[in-house]
Amino acid sequence: KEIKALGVQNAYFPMLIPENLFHKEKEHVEGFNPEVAWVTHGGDTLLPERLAIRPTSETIMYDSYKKWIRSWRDLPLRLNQWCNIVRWEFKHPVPFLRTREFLWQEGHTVFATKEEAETEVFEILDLYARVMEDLYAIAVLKGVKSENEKFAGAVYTASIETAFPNGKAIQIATSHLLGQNFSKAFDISFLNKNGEKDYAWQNSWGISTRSIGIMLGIHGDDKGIVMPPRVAPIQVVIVPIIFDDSKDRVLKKCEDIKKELEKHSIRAMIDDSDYRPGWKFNKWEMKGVPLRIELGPKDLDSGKVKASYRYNSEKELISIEPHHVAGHIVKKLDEIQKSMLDNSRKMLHDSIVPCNSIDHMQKIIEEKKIAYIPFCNTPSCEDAIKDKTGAKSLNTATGQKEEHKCVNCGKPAKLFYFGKSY
Ligand code: 86X
Repeated sequence: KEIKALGVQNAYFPMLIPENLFHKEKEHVEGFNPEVAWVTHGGDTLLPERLAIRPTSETIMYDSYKKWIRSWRDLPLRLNQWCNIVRWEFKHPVPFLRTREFLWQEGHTVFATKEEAETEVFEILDLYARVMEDLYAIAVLKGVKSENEKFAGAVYTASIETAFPNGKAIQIATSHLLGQNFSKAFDISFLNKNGEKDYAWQNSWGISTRSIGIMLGIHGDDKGIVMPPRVAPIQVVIVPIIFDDSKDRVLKKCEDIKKELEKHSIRAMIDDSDYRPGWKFNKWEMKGVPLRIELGPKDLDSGKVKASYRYNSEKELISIEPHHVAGHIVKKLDEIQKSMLDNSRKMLHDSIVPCNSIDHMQKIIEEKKIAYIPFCNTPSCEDAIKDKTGAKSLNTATGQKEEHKCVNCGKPAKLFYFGKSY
């Protein structure tokens, strides 16, 4: 919704990309070569040209962009595609976090000026941060990546990152200022208002199903998934406690409560399957349903129902009138959403330790924390720091002055987050 509100249109490009398109911008593709999966045959027939299964869609999209863009009137061009991606990873696969096939959206935009492009880079980054914080209840570090860690095809790469309870850092999403790197390689040029030829300014940005894995890893516990209410497919499960002689009355009350919840746009279900209540409790806990209501004949008599909260295992009795139950739950789901984000903020904040020397940093990284260090952003320094500590940079918050001294070389530096990562 927010991407569309920025004026970006959805589009779809082919999944199979002819090899020749990969040779137009060799620099960035080079390092990725081992990750490309190729289609070589149709049945038993060798193809005249190999087709890559898209590892990202710059090449196929920009091949069209160069034909579509002629004049300043054709700009900006802002497209987004939701698709699957294949990358032949060699590190061990981790469900959601590193898989050979994943789903993402990739935005690819073209502007007449650098300023417009640069504004968009950070608008998109803010949207990604909001997806994580407002929907998944996960705190993030927002910033710009180091020279070493940026996308090779970009002028710079902005990112959001976070850390797991085990101290491992992970990149969630990126937003790149591509500058004129691709427009020069793919000849995406236009006649400006003065009738002169200019190369266009481009961005690309993406967030993937990895974000789901991060939500599972950060909020989950030994009992299974813990869903933040705003992304939970089922927000409330009602478990009736069924005996033959009170079944109808109990189910009727459950229905009344469910209807009232739905009036408040709450996604509720009644689990009236034939399993025992205890089995159902475990099942829905494993699946991470934020809130459970149990309702049996005794509750009809006492006028109270028991509500259980998945994220902190707390329970409470609430008055049984459906409108009261619904009103209470609306507030409660909101509270859960906020508390889960607060917990994530606290965890992330507690895991970050400012360091002013390599020795201190070494110790902090060994303790599975994120080090916040002055770093000069030269590739050789990052290599040296990585050698000594095993950690790489995550990103650096924008708006800093170079008012520190690099922990490795002593030259002017900004503060960067460093950590061991997935
Ligand atoms: C970099 C850059 C960019 C659009 C994003 O980060 C967001 C959405 N694309 C992706 N990248 C590659 O360009 C790449 C290329 C090849 Cl050929 C490959 F095999 C793997 C890649 N991985 C990442």
